This record gives sequence, structure tokens and C-alpha cells, in this order.
Amino acid sequence: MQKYNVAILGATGAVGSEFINLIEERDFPFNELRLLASKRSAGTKLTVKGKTYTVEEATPASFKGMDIALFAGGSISKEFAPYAVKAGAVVIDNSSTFRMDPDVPLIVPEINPQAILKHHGIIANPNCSTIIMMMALKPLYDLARIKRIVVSTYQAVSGAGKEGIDELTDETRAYSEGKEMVPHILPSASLAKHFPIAFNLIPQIDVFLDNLYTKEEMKMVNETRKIFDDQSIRITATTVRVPVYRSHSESVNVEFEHDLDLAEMRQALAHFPGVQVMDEPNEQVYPMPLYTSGKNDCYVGRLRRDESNPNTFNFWVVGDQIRKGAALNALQIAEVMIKNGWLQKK
Ligand code: 3JM
Repeated sequence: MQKYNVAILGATGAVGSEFINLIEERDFPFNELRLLASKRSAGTKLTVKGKTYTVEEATPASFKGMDIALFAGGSISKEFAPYAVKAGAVVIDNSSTFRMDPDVPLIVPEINPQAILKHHGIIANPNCSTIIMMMALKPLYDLARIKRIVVSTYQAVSGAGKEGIDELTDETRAYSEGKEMVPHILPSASLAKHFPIAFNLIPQIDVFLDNLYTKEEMKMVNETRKIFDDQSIRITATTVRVPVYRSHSESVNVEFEHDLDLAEMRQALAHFPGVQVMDEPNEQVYPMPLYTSGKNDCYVGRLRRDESNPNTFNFWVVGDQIRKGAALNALQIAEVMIKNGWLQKK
């Protein structure tokens, strides 16, 4: 089997660590592996498939000879993507930087793999909440097209990286010991104000925009239309940070062009790769983030008719946002390219 030279930018963060787990777990065919990070994390030693690698500081020269560059995300993407492209690597980028660029395909492999062919060196991985919602929507869209979506998210702290995880732990401990909680990351490190996430909910993810929505909310709106290649879909989102370590949950209300029956919807969901139906109200079976973490699939439950509006349904979808919402989806993009002979080896 052909093997590829792989660079991982942001190798020490939450998404970067998951890239490494998945490369091992899925036996990804790599030859050379270059682990890159900012200066702060350079020198860290990581073991991949029994071999120890030293994390290097990313520089413009880091991508020479690489076939694939997996970018874990963040502001570092914008700086290094041009160098990786120039070196002839295909960049699969997990940040929001390039997602809405018309020259950059925005891919969920189960949904729009053919769009990969339009790339010019960069392929974007959608936002975590977008991917998890889309996995449940695609099989339903194929049954009856979607007119309108109303979504509210319940997003885990690990979406804010390792610091988000530590913040929830530290605050939970402080609160239970009667000490003061001292937030400094959430809702976002760059903002003026921070609030505790332990025993709380924060209705702000990413910065506010002029239309009074957050950037995270508008990512869901714009990315959904781009991935479905359907600008007619009406969609509105509210994104909320919750005191959960891992796995995002979403409450989705969706109106179709015509009516559907629940059995048909359940069957379409159950047959869609990467989706599992977990929906037995009589047995109290429904997905919860505590139990979906570390899993690759997205889990759908609480499927029911919206009795207030025709052709409209509600469901609840939960998925590990570091896996399918980030690293797994990105790696699956590379795997689809390899399988179809779309990835050139140097
Ligand atoms: C998820 O450094 C940054 O600004 C990162 C912001 C960020 C993003 C983003 O906008 O790229 C944090 C967490 C995302 C995302 O997937 O959109």
C-alpha cells in the first residue's frame, strides 16, 4: 500500500492529540510523520506506533516533502497554509479561516465527497457543531429536502481546547471546596470578560457579530448551506457552552418540503454511515454526551413530530466533537482521497 508523508500542525492540542490517536487506531498509511506546533510546545516528545517523535516549531520550511498537512485549527492556520500549499501538500484545515472561501471545498465525506475534487491545495473541515448536525440531517434531506432548521447547541468545554477542560475541572473543585471560581478562558480567552462554566451555562461561543449572533452561530448557518450546496435552506442557531467535558449535543427542529413518517426517517438515519439511532423512549434510551465521548458515530434520539407545524420534526443529536466534529472528519477526508486516487504522492 502507498504511504504518505504527513505533517500535523498543532500536534499537542486537543484536536492534534486526537489526530495521533486516530492515525494509530485506523492504521493510516503514513511514511514520514512531522509533528509541528508553536514555539511554546516545541520539544514535547510524543509516541506514535511505538516510535518517539519530537514536536518541532512550525516554520515556513516545515512542509517540504509532505503529501498531507493536517491542521488542528486556530489562528496558526492562516499563517502556515500558504507555505504548505507551496510545498505541494494538501492542507486539511480545521479552522474557520478558509471555510467560506469559494475556492476551498468544505467537506463531510459521507455527504459531499465529490466536492473535494475542486480543491486548490486547501480543503476545509467544517465546524464541529455543523458536522454533528449535518450527519443527522443529510439522510433526512435526501428524503424530503429541508426548508428550515432551528438549532440550539449544548457544547462541551473541550471545544475550547485543553484549557477549557482544565477550567471546568478547576472550577468544579473550587466550588465544591467553598472557594472562589476564577475563570480566565471561557467563553473565549481573547474576550474582556470571563464567566465560570461549572454549574453554569454560557450563551456565547466565539465573538459577537453585527447581527447580534455569535460567529459560531453564523458558522452553522453558512457552512450548512455550503455543504448541502443549497442556499435556499433557512436556518437559525443558538450556541451554548455547557459544563460537559466532551461531546456536543444539539436540539434540532427541521421543516421539510413534504411530510415524512417516523419509521421511514428512523430507517434512513439508521442506514446512514456514521449515524446510529438511539431512540427508545419507553426504555429511556437516548444519546447523552457522557456516553458518546470517544466514539466515532453521531447518535440520534428523541425523534418526534413537531405538533405545532406541518412537515416538521424535532430530534436530539450527540457526537464527539473532537472525533467526528474535528480530527476524525479531517482524517476521513484524507482517507477518501487516498481511496479514490485523488492524493498525489511525492
Ligand atoms: C473552534 O484561534 C481561534 O480563533 C480559534 C477559534 C476556533 C474555531 C475557529 O473559528 O476556527 C475555536 C474552536 C473553531 C471552529 O471550528 O470554527
